[in-house]
Amino acid sequence: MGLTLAEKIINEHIVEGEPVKGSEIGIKIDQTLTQDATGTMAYLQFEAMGLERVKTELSVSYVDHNMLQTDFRNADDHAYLKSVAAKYGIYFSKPGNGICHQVHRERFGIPGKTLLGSDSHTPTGGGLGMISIGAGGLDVAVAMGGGPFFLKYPDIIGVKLTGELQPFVNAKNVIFKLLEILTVKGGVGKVLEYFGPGVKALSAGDRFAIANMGTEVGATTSIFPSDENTKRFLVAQDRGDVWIELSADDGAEYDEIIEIDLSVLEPLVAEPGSPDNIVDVKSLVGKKVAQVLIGTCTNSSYEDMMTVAKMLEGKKIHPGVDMGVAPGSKQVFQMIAESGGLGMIISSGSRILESACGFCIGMGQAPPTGGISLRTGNRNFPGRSGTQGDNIYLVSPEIAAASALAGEFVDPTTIDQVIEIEPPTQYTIDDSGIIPPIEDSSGVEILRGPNIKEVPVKEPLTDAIKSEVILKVGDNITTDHILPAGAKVLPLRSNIPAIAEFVYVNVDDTFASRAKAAGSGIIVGGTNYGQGSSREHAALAPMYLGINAVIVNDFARIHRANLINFGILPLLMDASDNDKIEQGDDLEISDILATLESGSDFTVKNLTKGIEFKVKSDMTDLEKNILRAGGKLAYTRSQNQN
Ligand code: MIC
Ligand code: SF4
Repeated sequence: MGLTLAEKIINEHIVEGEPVKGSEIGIKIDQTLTQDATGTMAYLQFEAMGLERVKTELSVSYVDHNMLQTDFRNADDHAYLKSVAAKYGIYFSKPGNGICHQVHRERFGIPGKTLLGSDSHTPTGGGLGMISIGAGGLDVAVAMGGGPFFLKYPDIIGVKLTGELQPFVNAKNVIFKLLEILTVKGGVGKVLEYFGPGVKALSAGDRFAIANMGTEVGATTSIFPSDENTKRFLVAQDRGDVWIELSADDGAEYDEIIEIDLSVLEPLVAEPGSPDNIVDVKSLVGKKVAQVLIGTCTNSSYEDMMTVAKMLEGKKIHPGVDMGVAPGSKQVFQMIAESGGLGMIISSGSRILESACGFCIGMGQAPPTGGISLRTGNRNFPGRSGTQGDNIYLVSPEIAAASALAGEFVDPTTIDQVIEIEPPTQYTIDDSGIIPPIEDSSGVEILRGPNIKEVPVKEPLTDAIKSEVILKVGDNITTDHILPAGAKVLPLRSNIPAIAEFVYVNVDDTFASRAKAAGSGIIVGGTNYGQGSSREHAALAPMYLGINAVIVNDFARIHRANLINFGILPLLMDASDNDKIEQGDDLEISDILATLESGSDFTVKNLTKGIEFKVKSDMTDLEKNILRAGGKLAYTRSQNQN
């Protein structure tokens, strides 16, 4: 039986466990990436491990999420990250150099390698034939220290592509189609592997957009073969030497196959609230638009920007539209300047934004009350834009540009224009925004501003929990619900006591005070709990507030791992038991240590209602050890001492 490409790379990297579906494996991590919003915690944790230098082949620290520097806090974070990079042998990508996933694929990604990143869209690297996975900062810190990354051996969904995309139908529509089929939870625990004759027709840039949004279906990662198009991209980045050809074996067996004919794909849109609210753009044509924002790690490549520029060339955006364009990296910015695209965008009346995450994570450009905002990003969770009750539609750059001109939704395939932007044969290479590691870092002092506080560590697991249900929520809760980002909260990413005040603030602003007053607590939720971002703060800050268990129907992968990493028990209840717990109930779980050890079900006693029921934990041996120690930091320290 032939192997899929994902299986081949995973198998080559296994250092613990066996390549058996569903069993726990540890894989060697070749490269890591962090970004500033998760990076400070990751590096504080790396420092706590007491190592002298990173042990990976390559580690990069990007600054792209919070660039506002409204006071000393953010500037201090940047200074801390820069000094840590110098101290521990890490590349530092300066603010302004671009969004981590865009820059990483341009300058560092290598086919066949593994990449672990403290950002959920790290799978973008799958566009280059990498196994690239998003994780919490602590997992990335461990990987930087040379430790394996643990995961369950995933099922591989083969996505067979045939045909060719029609003009003005962006590659993003492939993943929109998959979101329609799989929803935001259909990919949990799985890898999406693209194959078939249609792959050839997709440029490296197309593949990045698709792999990027595999995160939105909950997939562990996405991967494309490394072929002639991959080579062309790497050669054009002056990195042809790292190219190798990679594909699945003939006769590779996928656990499931989904077939998509690229030639019949129509431009799709994700309506407000969730990336899987997919509709055909045709159903929206004529609807008024207030804001159009183009950029983010999904759609901010040179090709995307030039397509937009050509669509805007010689025209003016509609007076009713506020438009902004954020090129994904300094390289993209420079190249659209050199080729005249930037001038076309400026003259159309659009604002030019920094090469950063910016509006995607609510750092500016919040839309007006009731106004429809079209964005080329990957997430439209409620309120993420900074405006409560927002109306964010996720679209392709083509829909965005056409609609900006008209002031209303337009189906770009109806436009009478031919635009063909070929991927460049030579990108402009200028790595001055990247500070490489130095050999002798003995004289480097780590700069720690006053807002940078130590990482709190939990006590070892106790044998009984008796706590109140502080909050009961429904299905598909995102980490943006649990701990929002945005201009007010992001400056606190290095300060857990301060950021803890914002836990669930937009869902119930009494959460933090009630949890603190109770001294301990439990959260109850539904299905796909914790989807979205990799931010470990969504586990760390609740832990700081005394949350010791989360009981839900099922979890999103990264958030579950983060809960365990910070010593919070992730428990699974049957949906039929959901009505056995209400907010405010007092629950008791006893015999925790013995139950964890035996792997049997825990008994939850609802003391308020006088009933009891069973919950599962579904924990691997390693996860049990981490929980017993009170979290991964304590566990890793104890391992290093042995
Ligand atoms: C996001 O898109 O939500 C983020 C911001 O990039 C996060 C990371 C974070 O919360 O810092 C992610 O996707 O992991
Ligand atoms: Fe940045 Fe948005 Fe991409 Fe997250 S999804 S890395 S916030 S651009």
